[in-house]
Amino acid sequence: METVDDVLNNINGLLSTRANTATDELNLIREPIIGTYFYTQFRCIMSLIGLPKNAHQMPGQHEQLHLHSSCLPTNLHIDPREMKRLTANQLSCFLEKCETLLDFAWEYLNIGHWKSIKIDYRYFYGYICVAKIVLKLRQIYLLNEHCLNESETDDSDEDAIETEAQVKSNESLLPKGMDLESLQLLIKVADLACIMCPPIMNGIASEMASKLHQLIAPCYSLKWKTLSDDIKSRQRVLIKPIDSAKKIDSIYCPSLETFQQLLQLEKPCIITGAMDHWPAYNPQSNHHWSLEYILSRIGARTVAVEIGAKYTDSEWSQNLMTVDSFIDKHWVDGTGKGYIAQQELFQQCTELSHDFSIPDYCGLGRTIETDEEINSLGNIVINGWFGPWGTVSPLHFDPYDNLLAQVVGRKYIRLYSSSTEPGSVYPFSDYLLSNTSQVDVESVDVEKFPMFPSLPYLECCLEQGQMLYIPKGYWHYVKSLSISFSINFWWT
Ligand SMILES: O=C(O)CCC(=O)C(=O)O
Repeated sequence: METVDDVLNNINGLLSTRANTATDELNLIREPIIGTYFYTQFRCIMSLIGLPKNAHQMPGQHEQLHLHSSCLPTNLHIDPREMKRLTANQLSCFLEKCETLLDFAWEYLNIGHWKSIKIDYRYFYGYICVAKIVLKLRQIYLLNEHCLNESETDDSDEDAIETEAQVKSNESLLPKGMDLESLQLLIKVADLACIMCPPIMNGIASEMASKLHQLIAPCYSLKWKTLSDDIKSRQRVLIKPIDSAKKIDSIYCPSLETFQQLLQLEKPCIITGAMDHWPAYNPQSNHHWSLEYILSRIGARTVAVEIGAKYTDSEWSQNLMTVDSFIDKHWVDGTGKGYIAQQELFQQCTELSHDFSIPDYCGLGRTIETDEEINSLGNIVINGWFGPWGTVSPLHFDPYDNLLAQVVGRKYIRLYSSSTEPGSVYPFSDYLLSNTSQVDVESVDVEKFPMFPSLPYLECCLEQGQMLYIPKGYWHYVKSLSISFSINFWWT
């Protein structure tokens, strides 16, 4: 089993190999925006964790910093190599500094519209999160070492040397000295860095979260074995059976040439057999996306969850919560009112992205006449959609071609052509919702929306293992009929 030292070395290894990538990012954080007082403390803490590597990136005065804090040694000279020499108490003082800096940044991250927030605060926040994790692990390591030393001098009463943390943790499952609560907290810190900040140092925060999560995975698999079979197997029935005249055609693993024709014709189609090789879908694989597997990978990860029956409802909101509390709070009563929807989940939880691959079809443009029209795989947006039975994505369209892959569970999907007269779909007038219809597809208010019922449409039940090609601009309504995990690939 990994020790705290192993984890710390691992993370320090990541930090030192990526230190060069920090240089430009740290330069984006401008002293006049942050203010000299907090900026100085920030550079001091960066220096403590060995960032940045190039001396010229940090003005000398900051390296020789004297931190003005009653709890710090007054003449503490910060040197990147110093961290190993700090005592647990000194680390506590630096951790307190981190808290203050995080609070300071948090205020700015939560004022006004997200797009208007200065990038300085976002990077500032992300780097402090990284530092906090490293310092905290070092502190845990020191406390642990201290306990071990004490036990060597006095082994008469083993119980007495147990720290509170050791008592709380399940020692057979976690590294010595670590408890579940501290690990969950550190994972949350890394996730907040992922959510609030661009992916600093090539996504180091996400890698830190996933390394820390590996340590608690055994606790999570155990916890979720108890999720009742009733909940796992609950299904929604279709309001009415699929009309065979409106059923979307299926095709088994079309060639690229055949798919190109579908693109050109803008013809929706269900593709079968194209994800049989994905570990996420293959029940024989140990990366198969069972609920236990997902929870052991990302149960303690903090993600954005949509709360409300659908995003067009007035009481709809978004909350940050861990995946396991999302299930605890929003699945057990089976209302389908929580949804991890349209999340760039795989950028944050990169370990899941190894369980599937981007379909080659997304490499095709609508024509193959010029090089510019052939899409490069770099332009693909991948979103995760994870939720219980009954989640609804109201009728809307997106400006991308889309392959919606159903990895777990099933969904009812209805499509209206992109050539549908927009007025007869009754989009919202608000600019932000102008791609979304006001109509409740499964219970149309005919008086308010008289033209809607006569519109032609296509429909299907997208089953596990199938992908649906939704042409750009097609209106689509999606409702989950069971616990469901889908991935969509958008490309232009
Ligand atoms: O699966 C869903 O709930 C919605 C998917 C969607 O809107 C999309 O793939 O564009």
